[in-house]
Amino acid sequence: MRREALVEGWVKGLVAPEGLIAHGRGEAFDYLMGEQTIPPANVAERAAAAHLLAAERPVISVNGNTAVLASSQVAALARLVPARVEVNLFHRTDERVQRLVDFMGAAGAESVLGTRAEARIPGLEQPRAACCEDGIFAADVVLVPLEDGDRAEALVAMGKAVLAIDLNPLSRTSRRSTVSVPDDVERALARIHHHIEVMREEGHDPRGVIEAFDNRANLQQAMEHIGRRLGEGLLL
Ligand code: PTJ
Repeated sequence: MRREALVEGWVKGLVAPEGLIAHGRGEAFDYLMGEQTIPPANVAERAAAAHLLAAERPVISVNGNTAVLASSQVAALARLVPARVEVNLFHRTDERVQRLVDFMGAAGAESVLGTRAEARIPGLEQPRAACCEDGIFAADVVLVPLEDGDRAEALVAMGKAVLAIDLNPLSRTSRRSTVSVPDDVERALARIHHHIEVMREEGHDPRGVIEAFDNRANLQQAMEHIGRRLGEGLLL
């Protein structure tokens, strides 16, 4: 169903052709993890929730794959935090940005940014540098599902906390981001949502969770989890 949704999204001009290839890469890691949220992913999801709770100007970046796979989860998380939603594309065309802004609006996201991308992310070539002044450019915390490595690095270099969702724990995005969630985008957004609700209810200080999180060590745990599953014939 998810593959069909992506292909249909491509037919409708929402998903980039490269997005179909990216999905296959993600699926391969998802199989290795047992198509479930593994413990290190949950730790990262809690750390991402803490960053969003502590943020002053949080933004959720949305691309074609994220919109088609998880539009309602993005809209719900944006309302809960609250955070701005910006359609920000790696393979950017104005037509696709407009379609995705409309698509996210129909899914319940409010005041979606993306069409007027007047600011630039330093260190990147156009059109990959384009972003919104009120959105990603001014954000202190950016949640970037399925991001490219160069852009994740450029956002970190701007001093932002970059929260990546990427099923591949080995990708440059995962290794360079502040918090990397090695989980499927739909599950990850729902779990981050859940952690925010719990931390708010329990009056948890997000700063302690942020300081206790070690991204490298956590990715190492994710790789070890995959290694154990392989070693035990994927029976875990
Ligand atoms: O819509 P656009 O133009 O912004 O383009 C979006 C893609 C995804 C094509 C673009 O950002 C891209 O090329 O990304 P990469 O560099 O291929 O990285 C995508 C990463 O997301 C890969 O490491 C995949 O393993 C991972 N991934 C794929 N599907 C999922 C995923 N991670 C989480 N959940 C998924 N469902």
